[in-house]
Amino acid sequence: MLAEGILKGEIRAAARLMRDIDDEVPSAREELKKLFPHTGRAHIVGVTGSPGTGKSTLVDHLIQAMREKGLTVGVVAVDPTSPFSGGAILGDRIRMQRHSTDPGVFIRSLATRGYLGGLSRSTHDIVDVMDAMGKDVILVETVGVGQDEVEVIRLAHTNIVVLIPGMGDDIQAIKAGILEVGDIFVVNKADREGADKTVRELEIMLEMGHGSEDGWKPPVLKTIAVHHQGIPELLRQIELHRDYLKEHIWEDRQRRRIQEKFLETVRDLLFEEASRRLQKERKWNALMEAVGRREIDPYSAAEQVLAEMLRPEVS
Ligand SMILES: Nc1nc2c(ncn2[C@@H]2O[C@H](COP(=O)(O)OP(=O)(O)O)[C@@H](O)[C@H]2O)c(=O)[nH]1
Ligand SMILES: [Mg+2]
Repeated sequence: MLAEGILKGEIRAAARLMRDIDDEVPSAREELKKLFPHTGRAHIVGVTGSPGTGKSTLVDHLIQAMREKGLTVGVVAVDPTSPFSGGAILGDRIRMQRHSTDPGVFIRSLATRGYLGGLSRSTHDIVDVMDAMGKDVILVETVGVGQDEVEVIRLAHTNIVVLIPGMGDDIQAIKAGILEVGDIFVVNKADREGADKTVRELEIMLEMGHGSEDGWKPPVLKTIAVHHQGIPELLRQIELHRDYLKEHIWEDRQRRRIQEKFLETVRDLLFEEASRRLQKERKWNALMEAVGRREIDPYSAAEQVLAEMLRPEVS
């Protein structure tokens, strides 16, 4: 039911399905099945960087620039629930508020639930919903720190890595993984001292071979997001990168995304079934406890789960 509404452009149906995805309601998968044939069109753009670098402000101004070009935009703001970012989602809402009455823009904030893999899975699904809604571009804002966030980054076609001036030592500390996935680098807050130096340092690091492996040479841009400065050039580079991908590896990336989704879903379904089976037979908690007490090693315990699953089910 929800899928039909979403395909007709009903905002409330989309919001409802996203809530179901977040809450892991099983029927959400049925809706995603129906939406699947309508996905694969949107340009997915990741915006990654440490808290406070200005990602939400950049996203807000990118929305403006994209709307001026007639593009429709979806935004997923992923915010790991941590004591340090508790207020960030509210802040994001306020920062992007001016777009909330624009029917061409759909913004959704996501908090992590603290379980492994849950974040990347629900982000992926929510991006698919926006894709099926027909959004031309989907911006995914995320803090690039944990494994989960790196997974989120992998789902984008184009990744923007946001830094600020004076991060000298931090630049060295940036995980190589982030440098490798960056397609466009932005030194935001260029109104602050040291922006040119940071740009140069980044360019040197990128030349040393940390750049992406697909032949694209990642540009390093300066922006002052709060003043919309550098935003048109950023949008131009986003479009250049999309065109580059389309010419070279777009199909590859699309294929990889769907294959990863498939593998992830296989893992999910097997896990769901295993825990359901063993819980029903009251073996799940016992096994968890035994592993916790080191009475059994986790490998053998996992093999026991598999053995249980291969046995005919006791009804
Ligand atoms: N000076 C200056 N401040 C900025 C700039 N861009 C964003 N900010 C400010 O930096 C703070 C953090 O911005 P926010 O977009 O929430 O960062 P996020 O945590 O990366 O999403 C806010 O107070 C913004 O107003 C900029 O270009 N220059
Ligand atoms: Mg933010």
